[in-house]
Amino acid sequence: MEKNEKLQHYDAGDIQVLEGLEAVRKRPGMYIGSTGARGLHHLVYEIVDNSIDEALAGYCDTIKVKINRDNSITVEDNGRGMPVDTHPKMGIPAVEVIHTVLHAGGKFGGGGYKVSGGLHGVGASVVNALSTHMEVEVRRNGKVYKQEYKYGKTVTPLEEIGNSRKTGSKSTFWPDPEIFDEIEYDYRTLQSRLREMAFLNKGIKITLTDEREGKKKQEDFHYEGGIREFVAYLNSNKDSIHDSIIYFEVSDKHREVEVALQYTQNYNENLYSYANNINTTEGGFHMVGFKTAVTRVINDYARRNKFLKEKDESLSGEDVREGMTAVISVKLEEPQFEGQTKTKLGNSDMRGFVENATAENLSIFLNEHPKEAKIIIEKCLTAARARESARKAREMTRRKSVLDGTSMPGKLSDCSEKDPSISEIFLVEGDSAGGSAKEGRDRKRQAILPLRGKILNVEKARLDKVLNSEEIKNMIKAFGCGIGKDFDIEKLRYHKIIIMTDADVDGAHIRTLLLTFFFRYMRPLIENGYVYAAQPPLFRVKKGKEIYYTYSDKEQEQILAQLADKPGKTEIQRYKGLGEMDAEQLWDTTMDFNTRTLVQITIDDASAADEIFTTLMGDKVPPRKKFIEENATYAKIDI
Ligand code: 0RA
Repeated sequence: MEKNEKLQHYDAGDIQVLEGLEAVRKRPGMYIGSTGARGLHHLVYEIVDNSIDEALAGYCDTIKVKINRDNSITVEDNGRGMPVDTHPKMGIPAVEVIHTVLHAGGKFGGGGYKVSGGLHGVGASVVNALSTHMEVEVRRNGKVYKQEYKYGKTVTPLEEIGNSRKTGSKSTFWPDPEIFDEIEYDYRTLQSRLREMAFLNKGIKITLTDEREGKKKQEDFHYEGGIREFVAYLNSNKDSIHDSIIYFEVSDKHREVEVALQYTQNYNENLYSYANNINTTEGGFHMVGFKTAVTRVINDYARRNKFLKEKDESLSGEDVREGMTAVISVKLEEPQFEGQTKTKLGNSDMRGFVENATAENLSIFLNEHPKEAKIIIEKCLTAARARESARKAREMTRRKSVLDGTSMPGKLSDCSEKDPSISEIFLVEGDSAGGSAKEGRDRKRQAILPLRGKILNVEKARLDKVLNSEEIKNMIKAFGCGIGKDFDIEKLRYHKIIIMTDADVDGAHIRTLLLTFFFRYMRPLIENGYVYAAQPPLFRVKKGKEIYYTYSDKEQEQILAQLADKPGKTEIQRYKGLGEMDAEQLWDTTMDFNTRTLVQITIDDASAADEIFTTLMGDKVPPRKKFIEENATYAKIDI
């Protein structure tokens, strides 16, 4: 892509004006998605995106991100420095236009073009509008310029504050507490996105520094191998079946595609696609092109080299992707993002483009690496055989109407309500707690499914074995929406699936096993926000006639302190498990619609979730041990 050339003659004149910034403060959600933690972190990505664009244009190689002591953020790059000359139409410096006018961005001016995703250069003004205060420093033309804003409005004219032989841009912003629920940056969230950015844009150095008291930390993300190193990273806790990572990159004047892939011994596929650095979780035409090419090329190769006989059936898409970890990253001029979460690439030309690039390069790889090709094809053949036996097992069970949703499992105490949107199912650890839950529940809207002990670890089993597990069959039947590629969210019988396990390590383990199963085989349940964890109390405190339930050690301390001055004896019961509560207590503390707390399970970052599940549930012991040590609050893992 010849971006350098295009951008050289690109300056203040190309910036157009579209809308006022009051709109952003009025409806922040429209611009940054939410005003919760996600929106707060999004502000950082918007500013970083602008520096990434400058890097992709070829003018910058280092981006520094700092979380300051007061939770303000500073982003600094060594690019050309934002333009400071007067905007011909607006009569103010271009840097001021960038910060105070919505839709001031190259994308809308014609001429130049950007490949970063996000808001296409409108970012800085949106961030400014949602900040109590913002400062920008530009090094350019041998000088240092500075400007300040409040709530998106200019408070000081652009000033020359010194000289510098360097060039670059530095912005600091203080998110507005009136807009955001809470202003506390999470290091790991920024770390994960910045690391991903560094993988996706090879060669760019990104540093993340935490300056906050007691949290001081600094990390560099810099990958000359780009997405090749991304795949190596994703597979670091998995056993690969061939050493080299397959990689290629193809570009023409208007677009580029980069692919890296490697097979592992795992059973699930692990594909990540990106368009202009945005994780296209809903897929799209680039993904379709990639998958089509892989299936075709592997089948051709297998047949030509007599791994498959003429009469044999071909390998399915699932067979050729079993155990595959791949990153597909495309960059294009006018990306169209579609789908429910605007993460599906809608540019149809990308299908053929990615398909051709993949077919050609994957064939070359297989032909040039016969040893690795053999290992890969044999893995695909094993997958095909296993899938065939799974199909038979499924057919058997289906004939017995196990999976078709018409018969309900014997252990299920169903609710009478038929409308899924107001029905819930509790997955309860153990038969005794299941009994109390069954007795205490609201029969109309709450179904109970007791689970006996540990459920199968699906991370270590293929579909046929998964389908033979009693507890899993019961869940599939009760939910009514099938599994894997047959999964149909429309058929789901409950819009709240509530995991109710003991508040101990075993309970946390069972919860993780269930989440692993949902993540691998019923992911839309999590994506649609239908999965929750119940929060049973840890203690019951009784003083006189008053009874309190507490849900954390901190809360327990507070209640005890509160009760200290009151007369009478304090009785404390620590609940070791749900089984210790009777039906009424379980209802009062954990199941009552009006007073309970449910924690919704969300996945922000599928690659982080995959890492957690492979680490916790996979075969390699040292990484698991390390993970558990580093995350001592085992019960609190969010995916
Ligand atoms: C020259 C021209 C334009 C942008 C930049 C430099 C530039 C912008 C940013 C934002 C962060 N760091 C930067 N470094 C350089 C064109 C105007 C535009 O594309 O918006």
